[in-house]
Parts: sequence; structure tokens; C-alpha cells
Amino acid sequence: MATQVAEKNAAPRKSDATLEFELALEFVRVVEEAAVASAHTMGLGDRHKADKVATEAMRKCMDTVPMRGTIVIGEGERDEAPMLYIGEQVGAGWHDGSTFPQVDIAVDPLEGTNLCATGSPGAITVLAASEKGGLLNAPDCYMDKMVVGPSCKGAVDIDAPVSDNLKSIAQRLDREVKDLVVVVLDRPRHQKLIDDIRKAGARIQLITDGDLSAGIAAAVVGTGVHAVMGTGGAPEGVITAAAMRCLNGEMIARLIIDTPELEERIEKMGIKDKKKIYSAKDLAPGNHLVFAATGVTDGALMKGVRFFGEGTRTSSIVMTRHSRKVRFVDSIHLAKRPDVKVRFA
Ligand code: VTB
Repeated sequence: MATQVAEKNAAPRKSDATLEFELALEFVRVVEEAAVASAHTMGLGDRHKADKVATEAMRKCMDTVPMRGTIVIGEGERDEAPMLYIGEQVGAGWHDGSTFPQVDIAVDPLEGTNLCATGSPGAITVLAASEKGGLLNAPDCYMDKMVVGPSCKGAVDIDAPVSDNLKSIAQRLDREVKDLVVVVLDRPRHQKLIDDIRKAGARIQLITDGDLSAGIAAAVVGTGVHAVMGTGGAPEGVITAAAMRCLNGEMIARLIIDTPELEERIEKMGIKDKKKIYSAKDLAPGNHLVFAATGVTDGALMKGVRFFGEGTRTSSIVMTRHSRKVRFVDSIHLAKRPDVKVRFA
């Protein structure tokens, strides 16, 4: 009995606390490096190259982080991705006797490859990390998602008519439905959703890519985005969920399992209920979570990478769940020049 009480009151294991306290800024370095690499390809029209250089830079930097990391969401399965594949061990700690913390990592080295390739706003490099088991190992399939901010927690239902959800969101935000902005990926599969939102009277921001950044914007007051609705990637959904847990936002989601192959895949992954409705906490259940992202091109919360003679400037966000920090990090990466100067703005 005494042991049980002691265990209950015990401080978090050293390794879990280390994750947020000591690794948060390390992860900023990782997303910064990937952002700088991909920003060099901005507007070149080559999304594969943009993704490749971001992935390589992220992978390389990851090994300088004092951790024993495992990729749980990445660029694909071991046989289809050369690096940052699911199950890959990353970090500087995979040697005998290491006491570096064990962490699970979900990465999207370049969210919005097309946005970067066309020089459009909203491309980011992003990752989420947790203690072991803190991020759902989601299959690479589509996911139906609804993302809202803290005021709208509990106000939306993925199966409710769109107009009902919009009414509830408007009520919680103390405004009319016509004053809401809903972000939707511009895809033919969303035609009915778009029609329903329009019929309900809300405004829509159609985006070509990047529902992850849009989700973060929806959870931050003052961005002008009130909800994200529609179908996008499930892996990115898990990373969005990690951000929601740090921002006190909400996400409701359901995997779209529409082929026998996917059914087999999720069964193998141990997911029994294929119609399960996930909350942000189901998708990113970690107690200790770090979310880090850097802007590649300008976005609602972060500026894109800027190159100038004396260096490079990046704008990032890094958030931790348990220690409740949201940090906006403006970094200058100085060029190796004898006359280098730092400017304030
Ligand atoms: C993309 C991307 C999103 O989902 O649309 C992708 O822009 C999947 O949708 O940000 P498509 O197959 O229709 O392109 C995301 O990656 C994330 O959900």
C-alpha cells in the first residue's frame, strides 16, 4: 500500500521530464534545419526535391539530439522510405549504457510540399515527440477531421450536420455563423462539405494544402480561423492532435478505412474499431509532449525562412504540454563571415 501511494505521488520519471525541459529547444534546431534546407528550393517547382532536402536535413540533425528516439510516424514504411521511416531509431543515444530519454517521434519534414514548390504561403516543417506510446501509430490513410479552439471544446460532433456544428461554434465564440471562417482543403471530395458550409452561411478559406498549419491557427485566438473541417492525412492528424493538446484545442477525427488492404493493415496495428471517433487525447495521449514547427513560407503564426548576406532568419513555434509553454522562437543563423552583424529586426 505504502509503495502504491509513493508511486502515485512520485514526480514524473526523469526521462519524461527531460523530454520537455531539455529536448524542446533541441527539436527546434531539427525543424529549423529542415526549413532552411527546403526554403532553398522554394518556388523551383520541384516538390519531391523540396521534401527530399527537408527530410535529409531533419534526419541528420535528429542524430545530434541527446535522446533515444524512435520514429512512429514518418516518411513511410522501412521498405518504402530511405530515412525517417516508421521504426527507425534516431538520436545520439543509441549506444550501450546511454541514459538519454526514450522518445517516440512523429515527423512531417515538409508539410505542404506543393506550397513550398510554388512559393505559396503555409509550408512548415514539423514534428511532435512524446514519452513512449504517447502518439498513436496511425496508418497512412485519410482521416476525417474537425479542429476547433479551446472555447469550442465539446461543442462539435463529427456526425452532426455541418450547420449544427457551425451554430455551436458561433455560440461558443459569441458571434454569428456568418462571422465564422472555416478552412477546408480545396478538393473535389469536399464539394458537399463546402456546399453545406455555404448554405449555413459561414465563410470559407479554401486551401490547396496544409491542413496541419490551419488546425494550429484554429486553436489560436486572433488568427481569423475558427475551424478546420474535412478529410486529410491521418499521420498529419496525429501531429495536429499533439499541437491541440499543447494549445488546449480540440480535434475530433475518424480514420477512413476504405480498402481491404487498409483493413488488414489496421488490424495488424492493433486498431480494432475502424469506426472509432478519436479525440486529440486519443491521437496524442502522451503526458509529456513537445510540438515544434518552423515556417518555410509565410503563414498565420510563423514567417517563412529569410536569407540575407549575414545569415538566415527562421520563425518557429515550440510547445510543451505538461510544462504548459508556448514559445515563438525567432532565430538568426549567422553566416561565417568576419563582418557579420546581428540586426534586431
Ligand atoms: C494533402 C495536404 C494536407 O493531407 O492534401 C494531404 O495538403 C492529403 O490530401 O495538408 P490529398 O491526397 O487530397 O492531397 C495533408 O497532408 C494533411 O492532412
